[in-house]
Amino acid sequence: SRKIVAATAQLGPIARDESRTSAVARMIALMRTAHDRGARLVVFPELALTTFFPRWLLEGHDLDRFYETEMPSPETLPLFDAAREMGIGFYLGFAELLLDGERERRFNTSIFVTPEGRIAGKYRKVHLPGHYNHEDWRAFQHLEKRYFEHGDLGFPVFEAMGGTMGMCLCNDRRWPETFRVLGLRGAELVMLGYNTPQHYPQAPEHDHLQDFHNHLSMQHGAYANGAWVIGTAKAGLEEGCELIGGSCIIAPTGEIVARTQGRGDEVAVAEIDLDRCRELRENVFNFALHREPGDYGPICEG
Ligand code: CDT
Repeated sequence: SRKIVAATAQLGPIARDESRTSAVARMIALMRTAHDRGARLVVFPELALTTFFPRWLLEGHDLDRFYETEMPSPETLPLFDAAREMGIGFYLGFAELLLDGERERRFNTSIFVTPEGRIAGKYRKVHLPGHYNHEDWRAFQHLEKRYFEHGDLGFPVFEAMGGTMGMCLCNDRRWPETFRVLGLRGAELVMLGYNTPQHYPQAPEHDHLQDFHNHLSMQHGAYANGAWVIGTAKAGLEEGCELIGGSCIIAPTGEIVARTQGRGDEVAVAEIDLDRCRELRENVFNFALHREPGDYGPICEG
């Protein structure tokens, strides 16, 4: 069997002026807790190094300071060093700013770093929620469409730690297509981070359903593709905006096998056996035997 003790490493709120150094120190502390509980793989949230800055209309330095121009950077290197020292592989979400010739490019990005310290996988968020312009009526903005380009890498999988791994970010988890593309590529573990406000401005009557929809999406993604899923929140009251928690590890059966209890910095750990993906992939979701792509045409029409 291919067993890995894995952890979801939930972060509580990160203040607007909190330094990378502080956020990284919190992440290293979570990693040590996970390590003490036997973990070899840790999943951090989306945009884990900073506050969720798309909630404000920003420009110039006020915006740029939330992006990473190198990875690792002097501030994030201690996380890489600590992980290598502990023999832990980790998923990290961050805002990426790169110069392509004269052109600036900005992505909502995640990477997977192996226990040896190698960046084995990179993903740039495909489903960017929210809006482009400041909207006065909102209690807070969600300007991901303004601050990030559509990810240009698709949904790649990569080999690491003895398994086939895939990644996505937050809103991607609500789309079955995300998990299905990763599933078709053989993903056995899908890692994702999220920042999800409790309040959904367009339909506040759904506020009480945010935790339900979070787990519904991830549990379905796991089950319908016979993959493990680890979803990690940035949670709690961050700069006046309440973010859901519910970080969890989900088996290929769709069952939650470990989850955080609160909305602060917290780790939940479980042993994941990648060979269990076969329970689904060789039976009800044996794609080669039962899938009927000839009838799925509209899914791929624009
Ligand atoms: N970060 C992110 O993608 N959050 C969205 C919030 C709801 S859409 C405005 C999510 O899907 O959880």
